[in-house]
Amino acid sequence: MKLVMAVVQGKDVEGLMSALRAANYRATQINSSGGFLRENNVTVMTGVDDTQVPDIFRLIHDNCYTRTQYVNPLLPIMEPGEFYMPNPVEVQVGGATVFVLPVVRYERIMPQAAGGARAGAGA
Ligand code: 2BA
Repeated sequence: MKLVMAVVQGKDVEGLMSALRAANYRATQINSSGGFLRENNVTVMTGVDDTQVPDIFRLIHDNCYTRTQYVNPLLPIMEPGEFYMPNPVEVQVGGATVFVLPVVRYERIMPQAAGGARAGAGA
């Protein structure tokens, strides 16, 4: 089993999550932000059989898009009276950054409450 972790842009997450659901994959999304742009993105985690990893990559390819962003570089150290005109730098943000990790153990822990009722529930 593998854990596929994909950092995707917020604009693509609904399409990707819908496609994963439609193909019967379980997935979790975590709000995250990139260390460089400091903008919100989303990390999608999905645990799948090894044989399903290529299918996950296909769904990511089909639903995540490269976009151009402009970043203002950090201000240089200036002497008093100096003037600096910032020149935005173009950055290509990828459709997704994907990590595939081996899973040592996967378990869904689903104990049943005694008598079928939720423990602590009222009479
Ligand atoms: P950010 O760190 O905000 O990076 C956004 C985009 O800025 C990157 O797109 C890349 O084009 C550019 N960039 C990042 N660091 C740079 C640097 N030191 N110098 C110049 N340009 C730089 P992507 O490479 O497609 O990455 C998109 C997002 O995926 C990243 O957002 C980050 O959240 C995540 N990511 C990328 N590589 C990663 C890695 N090795 N480990 C963990 N997360 C990663």
